[in-house]
Amino acid sequence: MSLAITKINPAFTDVMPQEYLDLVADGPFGTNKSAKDLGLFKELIEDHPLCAGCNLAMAFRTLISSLPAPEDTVIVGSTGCNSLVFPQLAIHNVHSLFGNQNAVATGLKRGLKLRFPDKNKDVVVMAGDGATADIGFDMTLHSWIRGEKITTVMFDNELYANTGGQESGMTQFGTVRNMAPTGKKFQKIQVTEFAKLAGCVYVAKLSTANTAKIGQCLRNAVLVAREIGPTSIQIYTPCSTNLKIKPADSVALAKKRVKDDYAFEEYMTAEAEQLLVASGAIKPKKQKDQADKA
Ligand SMILES: Cc1ncc(C[n+]2csc(CCOP(=O)(O)OP(=O)(O)O)c2C)c(N)n1
Ligand code: SF4
Repeated sequence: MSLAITKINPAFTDVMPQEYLDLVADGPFGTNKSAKDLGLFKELIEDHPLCAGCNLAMAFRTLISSLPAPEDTVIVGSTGCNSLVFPQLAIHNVHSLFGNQNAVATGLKRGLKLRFPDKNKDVVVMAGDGATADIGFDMTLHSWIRGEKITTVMFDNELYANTGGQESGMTQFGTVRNMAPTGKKFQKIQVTEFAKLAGCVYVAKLSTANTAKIGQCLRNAVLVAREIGPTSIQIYTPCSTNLKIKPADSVALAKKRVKDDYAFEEYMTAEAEQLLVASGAIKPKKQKDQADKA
């Protein structure tokens, strides 16, 4: 959790893998790089074992490259397809027991605050919809209700991908899945509404088709969590394998859902907005409306 740990002892330079040397020479640590700079720096994740066309992988790449301070960030994951990425990630991360991710993140954040009272240490949860909105929903909600200063990112592929396609609370009403043959019997859980009610001060909902916005939302969420309180992002990440669609069609699906029922939504409290405007992360609302019209 310090830039110093990325430095190589000169005596070992000749035996370090090229990947590591590249990371030290051209990585994003301490540089304020973001998703818009992709291709111009050595990324913190390059190889991963996820399926071709997995939208989770696409979201992951943008999110990781948009962390405001990767050298001072810990990612907390949970069991699921996304957790397969973690061994490939050149950043501090914790794999928590399925569903416990927001409880683990809470302890971690509090411990880091005690250990480093004068530094910003960002804790970001990244987990699937089964982990976030079903089995871990009590941990998720209670961390929000307690006002923990962490960011929760939910990869919403609307099913349990890693175990073969069971329905989750986030599956749409009536939908049939590989291991849910009779169709979903209740509505998709409105997690963003729960997040607002439970005290999240910044809440965003978007699809992988909103590529440019994913990185911006993550930066907003992390900056606000640092100073004010819990923040939450829900990203639609269709799973080509369980939907049995071609990899390229999963991107088309992510775009279609933006039009149908997964339009970009962003909510923030007045305090969160003030902080983001003051830090230059967003424009003041009036100015933004004019820029959107132009
Ligand atoms: C305590 C515990 N319960 C259940 C499981 C089995 N399990 C592993 S992955 C998974 C589903 C994950 O679904 P989700 O969180 O939606 O992530 P995805 O795989 O879709 O990315 C389940 C139920 C487990 N590993 N540990
Ligand atoms: S099963 Fe689905 S969510 Fe899991 S890696 Fe493959 S495409 Fe991604």
